Parts: sequence; C-alpha cells; structure tokens
Amino acid sequence: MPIAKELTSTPPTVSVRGKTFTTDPWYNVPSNVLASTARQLHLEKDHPVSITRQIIESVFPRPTFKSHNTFHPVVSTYENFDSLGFPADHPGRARSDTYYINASTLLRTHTSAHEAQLFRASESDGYLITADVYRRDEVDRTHYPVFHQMEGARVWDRNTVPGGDIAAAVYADLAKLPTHDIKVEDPNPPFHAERNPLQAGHHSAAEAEAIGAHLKRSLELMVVEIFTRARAAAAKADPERATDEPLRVRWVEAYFPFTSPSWELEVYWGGDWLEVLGCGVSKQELFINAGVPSQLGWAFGIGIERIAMLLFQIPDIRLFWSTDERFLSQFRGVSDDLDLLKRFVPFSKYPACYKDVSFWLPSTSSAAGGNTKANAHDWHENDLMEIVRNICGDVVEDVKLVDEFSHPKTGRRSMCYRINYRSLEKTLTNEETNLMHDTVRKALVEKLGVEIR
Ligand code: FA5
Ligand code: MG
Repeated sequence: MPIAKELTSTPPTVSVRGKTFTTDPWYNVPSNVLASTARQLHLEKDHPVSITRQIIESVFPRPTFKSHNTFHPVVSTYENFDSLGFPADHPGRARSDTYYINASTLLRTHTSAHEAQLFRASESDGYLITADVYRRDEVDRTHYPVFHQMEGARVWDRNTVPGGDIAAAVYADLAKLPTHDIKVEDPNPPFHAERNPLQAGHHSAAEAEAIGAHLKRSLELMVVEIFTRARAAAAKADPERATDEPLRVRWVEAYFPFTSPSWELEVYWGGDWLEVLGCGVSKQELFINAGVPSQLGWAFGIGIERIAMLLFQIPDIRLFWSTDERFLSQFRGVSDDLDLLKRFVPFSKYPACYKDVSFWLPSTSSAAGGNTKANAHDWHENDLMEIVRNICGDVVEDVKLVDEFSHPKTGRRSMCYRINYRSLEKTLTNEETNLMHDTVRKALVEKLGVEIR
C-alpha cells in the first residue's frame, strides 16, 4: 500500500485535443499540464515559439525537408521509447519522469516519438517535426514541464546515390551548404569505443564521419541564422553598442539510445553554457525496423524555448505561457515579416520572496512489526516540483535543495528546499505568499508522507 496519495485525481477518461482516452492507475497528469495541451504555442501566430520555429524551418528548406506541425501529443510507450531502442529499465520511462494517460499511453516526452513513423513513410530526404512535449522536470528559469521541440532528420539512400557511395554523396551535399566563421569548440574524437561507437556492420567510418560533418555544419548554420537575427534585433534596440559578445558554441559528446555517435550543442549565453539540442547519426535499427534498410542519416532534437530565449533575450521560460499583453504585443507582426523581430523588453521585475520548507522523509527502513507503509514510497524530487507547480502555477520561479542530512542515530533523511516566489505580473503580498507556502507544506505532508520540521 503506497503511503503517498496520488498526486492527481484520476478521471475515468480524459480528452486531449479532440481525442478521448481511458485512464488507469498509471494516470498522473495534473490539471495544469492537461490544460496546456490545448495551447500549441508553436502554431500561435506571432508567438515567439512560433516565430522561432519559422526561422529554424527557413534553414532547412523544402523540398529536402518536409515540415509536420500538428502531430497529436498522446503517443504509445512503443512510439516514445521502444521504437527508439530505449531499454526496458530506462529511467525516462518512470512515472516520476513522464506523464502517463495509462500504462501504454503517454504525453510524448520528445518529438523523437515520431521518428519511426516518418522513416517508414519515407516521403522526403528530410523532415522537421515541431510539437509540444511534456516532462516531469525540475523547476527553474530554463526548465518547464511543457515545452516545444523541433526534430529534424536527413537521410540518404544507398540505392539511389551515385555509385552507392554515401560518403561522397554526403560530402557533395555538405559542399553545397554555406560556410560560416563562428568559433566552434569541438574537441571530441569522431567515435568513442563504449559511449559512442561506430555502428560497425552498418556504416564505414568514412560514412559516419561524413554524416556527422553534415549534421554539425547544418546545426551550426541554424545557430548562425538565429544569432544574426538576434544581433540585428539588438542593434535596433541599441545602435550605440556596435558589437555584442561574440557567438561561442561547442559540441559535447552525448548519449541517446537511438543515435551513435551522439552530441549536444551548447551556446554560451548570459555567462554560462546552455544546452540547446541533442543529435547524432541515427541508429540503423530504426531504418531496418521501418522497412527502409538502405537508408541512413542524421537526426536532431532542439528545445525551441531555449533558442527563443537566445533570440529574443527572454529571461525566463515561464514567460512563454503569459497571456499578458505586455508580453504578447512585443511580437505582433513578426510572423509575417521576420525582419520586424525585436529584442524583448522585460517589464519590471517584481520582488522575489524566498521561503524554505524543511522536512523528514518517511523512514526508509521499517523495524520488525510489519508496517511497511513508510518504505513504499521512494523519494522523487519531481514529485515535490509537481506539487509546487500545481499549487502555485507560474508564480514559482525556482525550487532548490539547500540542505540535506541524515540523522546520525535514526538514519532518517532531512531535506530543506528553498522556494522562490515571484510573479511575472505583479508584486505578491506577504499574505498571498504565506498562504501558498502553507498549502505547499500541507500538500507535502498529505501526498508525500513527509514530516515538517
Ligand atoms: C531529446 O529529447 C532527444 N529526443 C533529442 C534528439 C533527437 C537526440 C534526435 C538525437 C536525435 P534531450 O532530452 O536532451 O534530448 O532534449 C533536447 C532539448 O530539449 C534539450 O537540449 C533542451 O534544449 C530541451 N529541453 C529538455 N528539457 C527541457 C525542459 N524541461 N524545458 C525546456 N527545454 C527542455
Ligand atoms: Mg539533453
């Protein structure tokens, strides 16, 4: 018997964008997340997420790339995980990380959920998919439980390239791409024996290296396009400041179950490296399972909000969900004329109010006597994040663990979290903040079985 009550009540069925689904005990979608499935910021004219999509799409033009922007957010566990080679015990499958409708159906956690279907359809040499994705994640200025990704892929076919020479064909296509002069740090060797091996038996090293080179140049050009537009916008805002910080990007070795080798691209932004996308050479099993074994190529997945934050200088990911005119009015007209793009002018920042909450976790070991209630619930920080989001909505800027220790005698763990309350739209009164904080404390006790200290 789990000690923690369900974080959300479970209706027998739920409707998501015109489709109805039957729930089961796996259901864990809070109402605020369910409501956000309706919004589709990437299709809202003049919304910065939509504008950013348009700009990235312009770097990957038709007819090579075909865009798909209306795929339904509810997918099967097969599409989201199995089709991509996620192992059965991958942490991403846990209910602590993913929003489930029922045991075999979930809110997609990434646009890669649609890769297999598009490889199978095989309608073009490349595709782009932009969509809303959902994750139980930490709360801070660059993470939000609902965000948007753009997936891109480019394929070549052994049966149709001249002489079957993939490497030559890929380098020929690379030679057609523009060059750029930005500073790129890429200290990674082409392969790593354990983490990022060559898909021996499927690709030659020359083929995989050619595909990797085409992938990296394509994505660097995407970042250049974004920064050229960001600079122009900045110059409009402040013509005196002739040069901005030079653009710095770096490639970092990464791991995804469905690519090898794999990388992440990071951009230097506001004094720190910000991860903007993951990518790699697609696993050949995907093409084989999709019935197109003669194809091979690359894929990437970009966090659109992260790019939009760089482009418009939007300081906080919560702002994308604002319906405040002071936010939305700043982007009017840009969807029809990208040259009208301006830097975001923050409306005044309202004061922050920090409040701490300290508690003992339910004890992890139970003495003889058979009360196993307490250890039935593992501690997942995301549960706390979700309770806070659910109660406070976007009024919480971030939540951080500030202290943690174990009692020397009882072994019980104590945690202290600091919640930063700050509205984007007004100054919060002390009473409002206290009321929210009190509700959070009560919910932690009731739903997670903690003991407030
Ligand atoms: C993926 O989701 C992979 N599907 C990407 C991929 C596609 C790899 C194709 C290889 C081939 P990842 O979990 O790293 O990877 O997320 C991709 C991007 O989404 C991140 O780089 C980041 O920009 C963005 N992102 C991730 N989590 C959040 C979040 N909670 N809020 C906002 N953006 C996020
Ligand atoms: Mg990542």
